[in-house]
Amino acid sequence: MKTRAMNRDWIATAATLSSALPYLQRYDGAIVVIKLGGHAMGSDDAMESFARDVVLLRQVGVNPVVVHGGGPMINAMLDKLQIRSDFVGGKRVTDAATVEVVEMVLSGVVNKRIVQAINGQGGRAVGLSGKDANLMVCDQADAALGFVGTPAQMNPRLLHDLFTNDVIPVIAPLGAGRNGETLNVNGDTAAGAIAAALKADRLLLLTDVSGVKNAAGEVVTELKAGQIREMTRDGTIAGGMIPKTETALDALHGGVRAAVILDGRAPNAVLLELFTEHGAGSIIRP
Ligand code: X2W
Repeated sequence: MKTRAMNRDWIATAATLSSALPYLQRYDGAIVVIKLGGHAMGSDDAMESFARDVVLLRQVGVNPVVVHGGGPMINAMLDKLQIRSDFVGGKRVTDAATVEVVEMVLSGVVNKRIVQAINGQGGRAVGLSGKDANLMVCDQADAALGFVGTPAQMNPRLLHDLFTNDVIPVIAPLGAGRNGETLNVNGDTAAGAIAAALKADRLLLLTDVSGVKNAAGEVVTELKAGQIREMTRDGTIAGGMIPKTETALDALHGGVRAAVILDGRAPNAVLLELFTEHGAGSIIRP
């Protein structure tokens, strides 16, 4: 005979679901762009957990878009091929041989790993890059960087069509050049441009740090764009955080409602941010 002994975990699960209701209502139909950086992509278990969160978002009526990086994976392949690679101002100097490797690794390996992980959790993910349907047409960023692009003209219609059809777009940060060339775009830059083109409700930048820290080294949970500018001027925000906060400010300027910098390695980081009072990381508003 089956009995119904009340388990504390089940009671907690039901309470958690119930407390999420106002957040589920708030984000119904919202567009949430999630940047998954190469450093935030961990083990298969971590990827499975990320994919599960993305599928849950879609299930509750959010339109998630995943834009990924893969810098460490590109480095590993360039090493194997004994192609040397340098970064200038956070961007990879990309010659003709390098851009081929970048596209193979990002569109071929990293993109498909994420697509498969999402589909493994019951989602319907489709892998794209900025070249598909001319989603992200780019200008060359700087002749000295070679085949590196700056997003110049965004065509997000395809993404809206995919939302309508319950499909989760997973986008590799490569751009279509004006003359048929392939351009390598920094993953954060691509995510910001895509979020702005969609006027997204949220841009979540999943990284390997817990958020924007103040001078005392504590994560600040809520910031205004003006405070970010101030903290950058006085050197509190420095190094690898600068491209993240710049992306956030550009996205806000482009019409994104808020950007969040958070640690993608934390369990259920995306759900914690969107569906709890507590949130995660640092939220930046205009
Ligand atoms: C990056 C694209 C990948 C990326 C690169 O070649 O590494 C440029 O630097 P993460 O993992 O997000 O750093 N492109 C122009 O941004 O990956």
